[in-house]
Amino acid sequence: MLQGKPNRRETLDILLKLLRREDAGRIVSGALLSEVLGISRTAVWKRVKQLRGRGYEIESTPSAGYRFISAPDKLLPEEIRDGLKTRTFGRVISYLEQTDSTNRVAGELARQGADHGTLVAADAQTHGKGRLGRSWISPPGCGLYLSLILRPPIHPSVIPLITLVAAVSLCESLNLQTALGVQVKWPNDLWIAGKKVGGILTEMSADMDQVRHVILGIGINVNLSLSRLPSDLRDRTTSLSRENGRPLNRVALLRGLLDSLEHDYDLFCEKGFKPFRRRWAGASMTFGRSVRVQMPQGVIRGVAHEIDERGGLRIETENGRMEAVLCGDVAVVMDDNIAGDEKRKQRRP
Ligand code: BT5
Repeated sequence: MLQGKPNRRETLDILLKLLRREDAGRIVSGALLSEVLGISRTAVWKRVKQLRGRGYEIESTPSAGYRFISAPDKLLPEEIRDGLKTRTFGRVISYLEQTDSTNRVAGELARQGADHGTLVAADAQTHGKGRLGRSWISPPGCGLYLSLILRPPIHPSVIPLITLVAAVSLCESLNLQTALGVQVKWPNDLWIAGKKVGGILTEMSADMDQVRHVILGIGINVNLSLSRLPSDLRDRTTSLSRENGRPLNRVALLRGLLDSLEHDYDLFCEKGFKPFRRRWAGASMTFGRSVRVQMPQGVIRGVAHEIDERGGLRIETENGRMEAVLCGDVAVVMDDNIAGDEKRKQRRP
């Protein structure tokens, strides 16, 4: 028997744990479940039906008990929590089958007082947001569309650095988990082999001196097939499964990402951006390469060098001057030989 009566959510979590804990294929008796959970056998049966309704495959054998077969490929809170190591990130989860934008929902929850670390996850978005009014295409069943509510004890002026911290943290965690050679592109992109696989959108609510909350929005193409994207995006986009050659488990991936993000967020709050500058150098796809940066006030061309302590991208321009760009979209410029080869290829019949 458990100490104290668990609530509905806890009962489901414990039931799942008990069913899964046994060696694969073992049957757990209804009597044992009823005793451990402190509920009747009919109530156990009702909870099992509830789990099946959420997509779990659980076999029942009259008079013997229940056998766990498989979990659904969904970002269900009880799946995410099972084995999650974080202290605050993802400890409260709001899961939506479909929504317009997890960032919008998280903003709403934050205004209502949701805790630091609350995670909003969706299986699909109808109006996923990118930066500057752009959109994030978010088909169902194949991506990670997440927003974390943060309440950082830092000045509003340094909040943009959270995007850079998250980018390098996600990149390193993805590489640890998949070895796919993910790279970061300043300021908010994740790329593999020259194609975009994920992006970050950080939004803030603050007054002059104090941050009320930050929404860290993350979109990653996990098991996305390119045919689900508009045709103009297909040749510059990829997904983890496409690079990996087989599908990946989204929930396991997410647990690893939350772990890494929490660790690096804490490090950032304690030590600032300094520890991340070297890590950016190791993960960046643009350092040492010729780039073209589209900024609100115009275009700048040069060689990208490093990230400065404010998070700006330092560029050595064609006339040898060093400039730090604080906001813009970076494109790697092909060097003349490659560009020439490409042109010649295109001219061939
Ligand atoms: C981003 O913006 O890359 C930030 C994307 C953040 C999306 C997440 S999903 C969860 C959370 N809730 C939200 O509503 N948003 C966040 P940006 O750098 O502006 O890039 C946007 C551009 O990426 C678009 O204009 C397209 O060109 C391209 N794009 C759109 N969908 C894509 C996809 N699924 N994969 C790769 N590229 C995509």
